[in-house]
Amino acid sequence: MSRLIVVSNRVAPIQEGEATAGGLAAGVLDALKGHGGVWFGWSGEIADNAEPQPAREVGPITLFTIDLSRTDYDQYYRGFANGVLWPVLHYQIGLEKYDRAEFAGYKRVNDLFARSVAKLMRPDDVVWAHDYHLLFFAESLRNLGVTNRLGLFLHIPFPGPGTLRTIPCHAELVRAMCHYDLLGFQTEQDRAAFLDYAIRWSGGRMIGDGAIAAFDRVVKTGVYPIGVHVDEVRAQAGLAANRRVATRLRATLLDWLILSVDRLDYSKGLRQRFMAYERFLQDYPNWHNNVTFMQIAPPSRGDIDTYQEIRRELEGEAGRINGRFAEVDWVPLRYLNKSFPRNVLMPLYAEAQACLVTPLRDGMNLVAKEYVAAQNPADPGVLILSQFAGAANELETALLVNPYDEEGMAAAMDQAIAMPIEERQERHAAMIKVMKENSLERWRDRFQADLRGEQS
Ligand code: ADQ
Repeated sequence: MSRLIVVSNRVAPIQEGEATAGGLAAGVLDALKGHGGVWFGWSGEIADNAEPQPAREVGPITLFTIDLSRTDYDQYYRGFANGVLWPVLHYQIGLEKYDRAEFAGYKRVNDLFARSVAKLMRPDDVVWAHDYHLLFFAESLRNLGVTNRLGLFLHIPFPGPGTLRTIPCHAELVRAMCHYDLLGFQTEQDRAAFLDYAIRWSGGRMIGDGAIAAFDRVVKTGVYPIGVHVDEVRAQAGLAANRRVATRLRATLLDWLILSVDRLDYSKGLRQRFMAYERFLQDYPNWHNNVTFMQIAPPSRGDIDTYQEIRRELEGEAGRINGRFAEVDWVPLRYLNKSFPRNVLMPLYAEAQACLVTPLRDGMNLVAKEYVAAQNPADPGVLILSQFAGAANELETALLVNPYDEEGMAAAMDQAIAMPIEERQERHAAMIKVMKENSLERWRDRFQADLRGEQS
């Protein structure tokens, strides 16, 4: 089989073949573990002379990283990627901060990545790029004369043309994306939004089997919902050696635990969720003294203003809600601004009777799937899930809510805690069935088969 080269913004720290984080890192690692290959990306370091680092071998995987200069980091990463693409692709156009110099910096770093990767490439390698940081990467490689098969998987949503067109360089973005051979999306809605733009605004033409002809190229599009290793998550959740923290937590709880786990990001709907919990405490006083809501949210992208603001806001709200409802022996809301390793997190999921996953928009949301996978099927907890998370397309038997509807979310919390065991079992079994079908292995294999032009 031809060699796989994975390219992503960051190369996650991995030890002995295990990623320390979930999500993109787990998926990438899974794709590389089987037959080996190369993983290229930013080292996470900022340096004056942005030199490629020496290659590092971890099992069958060769890691190549590159440092970024301060200007590249500011313009590419903080600027265009996280100040324009992240908010707009999550439909938060009010937070978009467009700057032409930053857009130029974004393209410059895509060129830098392309020049570095082109040096490593062999004629029959296939390249799998990840996410919104690399929309121009294929065009940069094509400009260097690379004709290898190139694919991009977009982990976050793709909005409809009305929203995308708020980005002044929208036409260039879509043209650049068409230099890939394969574009993968999390949901049909994301793919349809891309095709809608490509047909109505770029003069593209559908030619069957999800492929489109545009800009003198043929691009295949596909839907590949990312998943989790269901059995592995359940095993991690139940392992006695992993359960120390979960056991200590349970000893401090009065009865019901509602859990949320997110990166601290405005797309995750944390402020709206805190408001909904306050509404729940107000409207359903019968649960007072019995229920605890625990929000785990470690800071992310902490050097970007919008992220500092949301952090300050949530700290204030947590204090206010507790000030309003707490008793000497009951703290209704626990807000933990820290991260936990996966082997601690999975047992915490298993400990919670309900999980609130209410992003305003999310490409998929793996916390939702991990929570369901971690449950004991004989006595499972209830997932309360935003209808705007990609995962809602598969997890139809979760309690689906609108994250802008505080009363609706409060009612769902009440319903979740009171739900009879038979109903919980039924809903959980249906979700496990879908998740086993759409596992992480299937995501990895289907994307790669399409990228290599094989039958999947
Ligand atoms: P993220 O926005 O990072 O990912 P998500 O899928 O929810 O969102 O989480 C990724 C991973 O991070 C999960 O495995 C989770 O366990 C871990 N994680 C999250 N919060 C954590 C915490 N507080 N402590 C420890 N671990 C935590 C992007 C897209 C998503 C998409 C993924 C994968 O935004 O929509 O599901 O990529 O494609």
